[in-house]
Amino acid sequence: MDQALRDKLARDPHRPRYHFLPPAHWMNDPNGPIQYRGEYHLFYQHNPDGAYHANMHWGHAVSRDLVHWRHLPIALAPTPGGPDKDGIWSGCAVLHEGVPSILYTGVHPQVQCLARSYDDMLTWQKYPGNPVIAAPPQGLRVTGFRDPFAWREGDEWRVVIGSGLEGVGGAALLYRSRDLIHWEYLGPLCIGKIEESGKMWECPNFFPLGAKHALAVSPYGKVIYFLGEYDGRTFRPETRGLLDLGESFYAPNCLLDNKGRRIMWGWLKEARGKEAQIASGWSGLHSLPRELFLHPDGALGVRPVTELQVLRGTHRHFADLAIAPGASYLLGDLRGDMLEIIATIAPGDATEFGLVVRRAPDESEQAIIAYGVAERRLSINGEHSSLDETVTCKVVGDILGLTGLKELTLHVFLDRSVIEVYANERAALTARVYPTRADSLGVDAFAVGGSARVLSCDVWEMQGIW
Ligand code: DQQ
Repeated sequence: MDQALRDKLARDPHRPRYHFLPPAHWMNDPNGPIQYRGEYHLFYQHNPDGAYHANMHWGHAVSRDLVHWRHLPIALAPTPGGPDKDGIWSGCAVLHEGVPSILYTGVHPQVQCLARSYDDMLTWQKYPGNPVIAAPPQGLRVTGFRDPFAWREGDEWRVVIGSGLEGVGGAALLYRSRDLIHWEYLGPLCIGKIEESGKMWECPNFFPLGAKHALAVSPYGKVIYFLGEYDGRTFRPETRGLLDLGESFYAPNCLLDNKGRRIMWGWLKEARGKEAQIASGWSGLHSLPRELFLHPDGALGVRPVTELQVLRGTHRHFADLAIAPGASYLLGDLRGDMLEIIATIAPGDATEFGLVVRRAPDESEQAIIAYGVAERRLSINGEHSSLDETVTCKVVGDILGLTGLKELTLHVFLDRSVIEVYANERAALTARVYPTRADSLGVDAFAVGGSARVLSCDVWEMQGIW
């Protein structure tokens, strides 16, 4: 990377400092997260030529603690004339007989390919007989055929491939293999209905979670998870929800680590215009690593991994603050664009309450993290988050679905253009904001329609990871 680009990236006030992103240029889906020899490896969809989606490669990074990452050489690049000549699309990484192995989608057409590493993942050799799955199952009219996700079951490998049946709905197609080379189609693991979950399921993830199985799919919209029962051939969903209530988080991928945690990252899309992305020299990042678990009542749980606490710096604590409607400066002079905030708020008789972040002193810019009591809806109102007219400024959010809520704990991470919120360890909500003013840093609590109460609020300044 040349010095001019390096300087530009270092100066960019929107570029996050403690979320994972590539050294420069474009990134989308997380690919093939895997723990290997005690370290976490992350791969990602990457265009090394610029901040736009084209010419997909797999970027690669490694971490000891899930927090600090070291960039490694690009793992996979398209081979001219090969089945991946038009791009190395998403996939997974597994260890087969001790050999790190990647399954990915080559385009065009969409086919599944294998690459292996014999030097501890520094370089990758494509299987000369690629593709290992050359076409969708015969007789199926599919809307796509990509993004293999593999796991070990007994003495064989299973893989689901993201797909959809024309006129029916998104689908995850199930295969098995003993060697990652020869694959047998077993049938659809699960088929959705177009009107409920879209016509194409990108990036399926399928894994046991507590006593259930979970299937996560990316249907060109908010990422859906299903919890249900798996009989070894088919998955029967019983409940469903959203992995993130916002519109930034997409195409997640996950691993099971040696502490038994199911850890997931998603791609956080930009809300800036395409020209702004290209001009800035970077686009896209990953969410914080999120641990998924089941609550005792069977609901999906989501929380940031505890390792992130190493980034905590200066701490402030507030307790027992009444939030009267219209009051401001409840958290004093609290300011920042790299903060972790854990605020537990009792709704009282407020109809809506929450936190204001990235507020300019004259309120010309601000983003509002709000919970609407009657609608049970968690949202981030970014309509006034930027004076830059090329930025998409809107309200994002969805039903949180908590009944009889007595306290809401908002666990918020501000990292420059990212607002990432975890609510009662039951939902996540992410938004992108691009304030133009250097003083759009204020933080406050608010209530509407009645008074709420901040029971406690802990705030830390966060350090960067590079
Ligand atoms: N991104 C990849 C595809 C996947 C999509 C291409 C999801 O493999 O379906 O960059 O964002």
